[in-house]
Amino acid sequence: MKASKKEIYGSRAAGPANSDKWSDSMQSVFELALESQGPERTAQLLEKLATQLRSEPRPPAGQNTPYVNTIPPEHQPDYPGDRDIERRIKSIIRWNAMAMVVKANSNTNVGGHIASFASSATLYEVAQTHFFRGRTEEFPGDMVYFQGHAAPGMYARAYLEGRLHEADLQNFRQELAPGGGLSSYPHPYLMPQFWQFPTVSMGLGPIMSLYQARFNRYLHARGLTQWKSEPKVWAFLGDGESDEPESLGAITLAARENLDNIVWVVNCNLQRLDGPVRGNGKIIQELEGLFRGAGWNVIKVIWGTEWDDIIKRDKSGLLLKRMEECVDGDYQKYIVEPGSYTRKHFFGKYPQLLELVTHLSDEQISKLLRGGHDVRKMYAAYKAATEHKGQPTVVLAKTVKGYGLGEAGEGKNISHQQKKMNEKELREFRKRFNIPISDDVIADMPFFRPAPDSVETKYLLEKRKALGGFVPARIVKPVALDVPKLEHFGELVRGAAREASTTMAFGRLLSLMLQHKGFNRHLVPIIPDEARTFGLDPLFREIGIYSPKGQLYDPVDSKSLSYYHEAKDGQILEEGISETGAMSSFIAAGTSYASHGVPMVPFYIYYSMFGPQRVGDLFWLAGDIRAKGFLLGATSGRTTLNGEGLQHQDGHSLLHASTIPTCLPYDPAFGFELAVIVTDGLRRMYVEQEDIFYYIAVYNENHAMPAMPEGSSEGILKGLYKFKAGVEGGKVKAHIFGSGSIMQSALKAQEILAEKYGVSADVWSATSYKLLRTDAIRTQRWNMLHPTLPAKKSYVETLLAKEEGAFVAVSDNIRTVPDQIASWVPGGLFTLGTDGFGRSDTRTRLRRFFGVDVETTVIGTLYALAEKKLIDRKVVAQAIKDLGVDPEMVLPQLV
Ligand SMILES: Cc1ncc(C[n+]2csc(CCOP(=O)(O)OP(=O)(O)O)c2C)c(N)n1
Ligand SMILES: [Mg+2]
Repeated sequence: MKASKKEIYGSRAAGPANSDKWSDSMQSVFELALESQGPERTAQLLEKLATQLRSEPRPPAGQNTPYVNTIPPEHQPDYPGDRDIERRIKSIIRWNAMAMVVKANSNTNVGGHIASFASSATLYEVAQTHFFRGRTEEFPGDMVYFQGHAAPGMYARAYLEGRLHEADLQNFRQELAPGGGLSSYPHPYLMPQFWQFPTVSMGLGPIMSLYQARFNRYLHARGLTQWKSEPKVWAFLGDGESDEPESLGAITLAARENLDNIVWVVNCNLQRLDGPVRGNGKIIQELEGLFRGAGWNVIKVIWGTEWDDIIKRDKSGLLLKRMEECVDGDYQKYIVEPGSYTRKHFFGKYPQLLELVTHLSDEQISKLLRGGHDVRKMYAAYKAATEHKGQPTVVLAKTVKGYGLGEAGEGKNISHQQKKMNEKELREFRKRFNIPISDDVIADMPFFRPAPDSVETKYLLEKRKALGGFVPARIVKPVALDVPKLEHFGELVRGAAREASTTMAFGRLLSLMLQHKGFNRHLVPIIPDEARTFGLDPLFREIGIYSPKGQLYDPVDSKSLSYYHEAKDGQILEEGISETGAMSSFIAAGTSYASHGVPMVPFYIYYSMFGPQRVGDLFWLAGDIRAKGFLLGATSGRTTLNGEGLQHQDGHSLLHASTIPTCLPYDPAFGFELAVIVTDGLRRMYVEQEDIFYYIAVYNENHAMPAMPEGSSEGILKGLYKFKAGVEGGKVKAHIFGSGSIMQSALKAQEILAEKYGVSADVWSATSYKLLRTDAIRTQRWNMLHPTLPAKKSYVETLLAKEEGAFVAVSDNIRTVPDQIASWVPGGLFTLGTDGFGRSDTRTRLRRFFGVDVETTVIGTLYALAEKKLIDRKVVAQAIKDLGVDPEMVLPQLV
């Protein structure tokens, strides 16, 4: 018979008076269960009870465990290293990392950070000595995302490893000094043999690491990589960094896909730039709750070894209570105040607690370590993390910001910004870490490197050798792919009988690439829940959507031709509604040539409005990390995507994309242009090994898809070519540059100008204003610096040198896009564009509203001619009347 609740719980009225008895008996049942059933089973039992409790009116609070180390001392493994040597190595690294920053700032203002690495030195050193596995022939290497502001520590270690030299350290943050210098933060673009992953824009490292771990699984599931053991992805992040939505926004992905190939280490030094991260709370507990709720394995490392005994001796439970009731603001204070303060305010709050520390002097109390500074605790955490199965792991390590800086900034609110130290502070630092540097030279802050045959150097090198090699290291062995040539896309080159959009042309292009044997395996189509919008849903069935679980259900549309097909070896990355995630996948795939030695070709297609505008920082990072691949900004154009209105209509992504140094932005008007651009991109990136990527605007308006004009490929690639010459024998000459779907306005305007106004207008296809501009500014700079030599001419100047008349540009983008080349167009460029917020309406009305329709293009061309006195102004006025354009039409509101 089932016992009633009352029988089980007794009367609730029993209340607090009985609570100790209750607590004691529950404790003994718990201990009994632990002893007889073991921790796993006991946890299951407790979870079951907690589930029952949740149905009660007041459920248990949160997902937290007590504010102590997750791994109890009795489960702690022996430390496998020589702690003395390791401490000496770490101290020297600390010194060099600090000296590098202080030295650079003694005669420049280049900045740098000391406090971040000072707090995380142990987190890195334990991993460097015992965990990070380097790249070998059979193993791609663990992939480590180092916290950006801790970069000096990584350089300081590489110096001891003999990978960097004194001159490098000397030029920290002075990359343009003769001989070069070290980049401020992890930038593969600037140090391509050293750094793998850029991290310094807070939040991007964490989210990319998740998608990297997932991409590793994807690659393996598709049989594209064979490794002996799986690489681990390690991400080191700051506790303040966890404020960024990108940091925590995708953590459920890792749990959902059982990514036990990832370890996150959050350096909980309790401070960010300005002050405490959670002065009134506890960041470690907050993060624990979040990560546990998301399904992660959480390992807290809060207290160092000296605390073990103190905690053990507390039978009252008051110590734990005290630890839990203190907020991070208090914990920060215990660092800056003397030990007497901690004795009085922390232990002294409950007089019984004072007894626990009577054997310790104030000095000793002040030196009680936090877990993140204790190699034994960190080793235990990393060991458990790397051995844990079925879940991702996060290690929450409590540390002290600016550890060891003393008066110069240990635990202080200013410590993040600290980059200078006076001689007294330097001496203190030297003493604390026992650095063999003499008084007479200390003011010069010399770097210190133990001799190659010293115990320290040998130990450090042996450890790294045993782990496979140095980390970080970016090693690229070029592998050329057998990429399709233009002939492969014959149907696009020949043109189509039926009208189509460039998005449809892209769909065909992708299908044709998927038929190209050998190469096709390297394609990675990425879509954030928009495949149907772009007509790409037939791919679901053809190549499958990647899912580590396969498909555990019979999809509702299983009988249809393009059913929603998930598969363990699926090729599509269907990211759901996360452009940040999709960009992270793009980056993981686009850098696979470096991180795995397996070149992959991502095609990420999405609503263009949610590209650089939404996740521009990741676009920027794609350049830094040397990603390759194609970004397809679909439903592009302020008026081409007509009904969706203000938040969807994109007329400026091409400008955003133009700001990224390694990005080639293209705005093709026809399928054959797309084919030429993609084919050349494949060649440049995957045969010639250029570290570049492409942004291509594609539109959803159907129109004629003509055949490729003879000899146009050079112009398509360089950014401008004459697509259709104007009629012979016109009275005056004009030139219209069209792009994307708005090329149609240009072509129709050409007809009207010839028929009604006697203007012979050549129509040019402007495929990339940025590329034209880059070529022009490069030429201009050369001319400026070689003033006495014959001037060179840019491509656009050469191309247009012999052309006469007026030049007009029209596109579905803001005017600044074509204006990029205005200075190099003979006689200037008159630009029509779609500046201003979008509206929902028909294309016809929108194009009139912004002034990029056929009629306005005709008027614009006539006006440009009149401005040059090539026609009478009355002709323009007449055209305005003839074409029914309201002369009082106002520019969409701009400020
Ligand atoms: C996206 C972004 N916003 C702001 C900054 C400026 N910034 C650099 S470090 C820092 C504080 C970092 O604190 P935390 O993550 O706790 O790292 P710690 O140095 O304490 O280890 C801030 C705000 C940045 N680098 N990136
Ligand atoms: Mg911090």
